[in-house]
Amino acid sequence: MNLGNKVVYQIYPKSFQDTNEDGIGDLKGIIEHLDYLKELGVDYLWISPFFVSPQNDNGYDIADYRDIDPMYGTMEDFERLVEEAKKRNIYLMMDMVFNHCSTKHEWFQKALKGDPYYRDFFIFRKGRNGLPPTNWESNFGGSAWNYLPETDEYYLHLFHETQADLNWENPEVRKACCDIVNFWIDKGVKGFRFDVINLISKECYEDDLKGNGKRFYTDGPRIHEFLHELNRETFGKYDDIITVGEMASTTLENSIRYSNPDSEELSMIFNFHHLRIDYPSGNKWEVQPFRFHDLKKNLFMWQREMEKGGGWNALFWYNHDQPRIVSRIGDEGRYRKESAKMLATTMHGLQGTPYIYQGEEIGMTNAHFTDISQYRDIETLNYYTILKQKGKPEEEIYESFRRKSRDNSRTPMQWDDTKNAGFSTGEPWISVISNYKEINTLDREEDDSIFQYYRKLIQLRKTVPVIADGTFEALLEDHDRILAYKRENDSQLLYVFCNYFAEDVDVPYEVPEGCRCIISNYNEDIKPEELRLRPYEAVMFLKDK
Ligand code: ISL
Ligand code: CA
Repeated sequence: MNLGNKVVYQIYPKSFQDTNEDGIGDLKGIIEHLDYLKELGVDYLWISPFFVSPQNDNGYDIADYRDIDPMYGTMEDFERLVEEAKKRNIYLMMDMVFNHCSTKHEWFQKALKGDPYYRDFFIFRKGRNGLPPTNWESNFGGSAWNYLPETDEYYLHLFHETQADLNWENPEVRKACCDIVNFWIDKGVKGFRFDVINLISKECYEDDLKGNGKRFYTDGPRIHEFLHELNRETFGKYDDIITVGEMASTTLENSIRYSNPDSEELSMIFNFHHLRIDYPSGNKWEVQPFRFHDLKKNLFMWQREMEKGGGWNALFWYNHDQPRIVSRIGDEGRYRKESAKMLATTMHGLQGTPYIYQGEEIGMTNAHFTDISQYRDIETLNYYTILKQKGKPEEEIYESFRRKSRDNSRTPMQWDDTKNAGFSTGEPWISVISNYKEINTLDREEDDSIFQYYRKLIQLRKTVPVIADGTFEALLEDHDRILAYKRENDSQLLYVFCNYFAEDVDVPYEVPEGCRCIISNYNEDIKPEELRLRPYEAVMFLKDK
């Protein structure tokens, strides 16, 4: 399959479209907007989990992998969604959360009751003199071990305490996960996103004297073996299924192996190194300015090295865990449209498969919440307590959340200028951003809308071969304001120039003769000679060889 001309759209179902006034998005709501997605031109819909779940982590805590949460609809709704999407040449990508399951899952419930078969599905350990088995920390703050007084032992949870880690060393766990993937393949699903999948191989349980435990389980000892087995037993038997692994804190070397077709593991991977640009220390709550050079360095390094090693990148600016990119490194005020389009240009010209997160195509911004009562995310709420205990002033905590909280990208999709942005006629589970009267999909037919710009970028990927299959070369690597690169194949050359700042800048690069502009966020009659970019201006030039 040609991964280079496919585009994926991520839906966070809770916030996409509500159809029954309960203030929560649902599967019927996705069906209602399939024509919108068709118009945009995307090929796959990655939908965040809508399985049965107590919703402590908005569905990333799954209690039944084979059924739809009633809050989102029924299996019939799901089957209709698959069918209706297919009529529009759109296919579904399911979100498989296999590092952990909800403590409400029957596996965990049976384990708690002492059933030895299911106890071996999880990681139970004795403590050490009243302390947890290791000093590992949960990704949401606090210890990664939860104490069970009934049996005087702890179970591991790398995320929330209601998300118990599965024991992948147990072949029965691996088989159970394969069965689930096959169950959804039989229902017509054509893609899978595997949640924090590089954390599943854990062999050694020791104190981490240098850190929080991550180094013991990130890209763990048997990870490639497990992914290869998953591939062989499930999606690898088909040639029309795409897969993407979410790889937390992974290395280049491992990413190449995960996504090189020869290893028969996954089609591509998400890495997050290019998003560490405003918290170099690794502490995401620290408020720091964005470092342009770090962004270029990371994006370029992954482009170059994945190409060299035969790996494949999933291209993305954010997802449901990250702030909105136009607020993070663009300009959500005066240059919102220009910067949103410029950022899109950077990503959609690169080598890989682009992912668009709902609302990105209309330039949605961060939430701008002013009170803790507006936040819903478990990570944000946990850290509110932790940071307060550490004595961090309230104002600083709020400032940090306004920039980094995962809820920034989880507010309802802004469809129109009616009540609740057209998301719901009930009370939304999380507040709609007050800017919905200006930022919504109503302007999408207009030539200069962000929506039309994304639509055009997607069309270019499908019609200009060098975008899909060209090699990558960085240009002007040391430049302080411009991000630029070149793509090349046997018959074409593509040049991309993006100004990341609000001032005009000359481009110290001689674009070869015969290049023509194929897209720009200002006007398209730009000439490549003596190029000067206006605030947040972006341009792509194409040349036939
Ligand atoms: O947002 C983060 C914490 O600051 C990330 O580290 C995030 O937790 C990480 O990328 C893993 O994310 C995935 O697994 C989590 C779930 O909460 C996220 O929504 C999901 O995308 C646990 O399942
Ligand atoms: Ca609903």
